[in-house]
Amino acid sequence: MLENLKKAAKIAKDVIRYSKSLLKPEVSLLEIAESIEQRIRDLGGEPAFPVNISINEIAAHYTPQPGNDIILKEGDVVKIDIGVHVDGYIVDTAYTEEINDTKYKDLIEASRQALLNVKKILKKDIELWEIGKIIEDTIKRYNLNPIYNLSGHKIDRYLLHAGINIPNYNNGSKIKLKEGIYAIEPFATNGIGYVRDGHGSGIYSIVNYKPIRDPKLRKFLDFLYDRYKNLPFAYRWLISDKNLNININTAIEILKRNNIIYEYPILIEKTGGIVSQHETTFFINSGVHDVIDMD
Ligand SMILES: [Co+2]
Repeated sequence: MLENLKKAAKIAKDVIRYSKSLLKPEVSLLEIAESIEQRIRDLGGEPAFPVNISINEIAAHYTPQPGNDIILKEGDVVKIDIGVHVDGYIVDTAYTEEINDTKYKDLIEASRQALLNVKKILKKDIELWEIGKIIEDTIKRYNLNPIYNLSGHKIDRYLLHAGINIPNYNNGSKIKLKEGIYAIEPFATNGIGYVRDGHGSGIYSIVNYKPIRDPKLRKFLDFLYDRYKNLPFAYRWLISDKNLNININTAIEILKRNNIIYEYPILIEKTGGIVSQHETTFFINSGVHDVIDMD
């Protein structure tokens, strides 16, 4: 198992470095997303989810739609959240950058420092509240808030959110971290510290893979499951696939309506606060390995 996780980590590290070279004013989000995803594939991995490029008060789950002409602007606070998998072994990692400005230096530093502080105390059998507390305390020291309704998560093979949530505040949970793979992702904001759901993101995942009668639709669903299992995929990826012999908009609508696939909403800070995020993936056995630091 560790071999494929290491491979995914190596790719993720390269892709993070590469992605930073793309973050300049006037560059389109679509170009950034497609370049990052292509690089992941070129290096022998697959995107574990569509690249999230979330700007300013958007905390997460934003990926550009086809034809989207949004560009980066000076002063934008940009979260790049990248997922790489190799044979289902997933690395989930994110960082924040401000485009040609330093106004939100502390905000960015707050989530980064929170993650570094977690790394210092992380160990097998640590209780969840302890992780949440150090994140919350670190961010509050900057007079900022963590985002209370976002969390890190356990990762299993082909499963990005495997049941256990890792809080960004002291939620009192005595659940202990067992051996496994965990993404920890502190979010900091100068807003109230909660996100609300915005409109649909064009990011989907299969939540209930069940047989359907319509043969064309069943073929489409089987194709999706074969390719992505329960991992998130982008509308953008589907409409660029010339081999799909189906009206994708209609098919997606029907699958959504039947609760077979789920569309993630864009997550926006409730009071319009600016948001920063840092994330890495830890492999915990008798020791703790930050896979992004691991070769
Ligand atoms: Co994550």
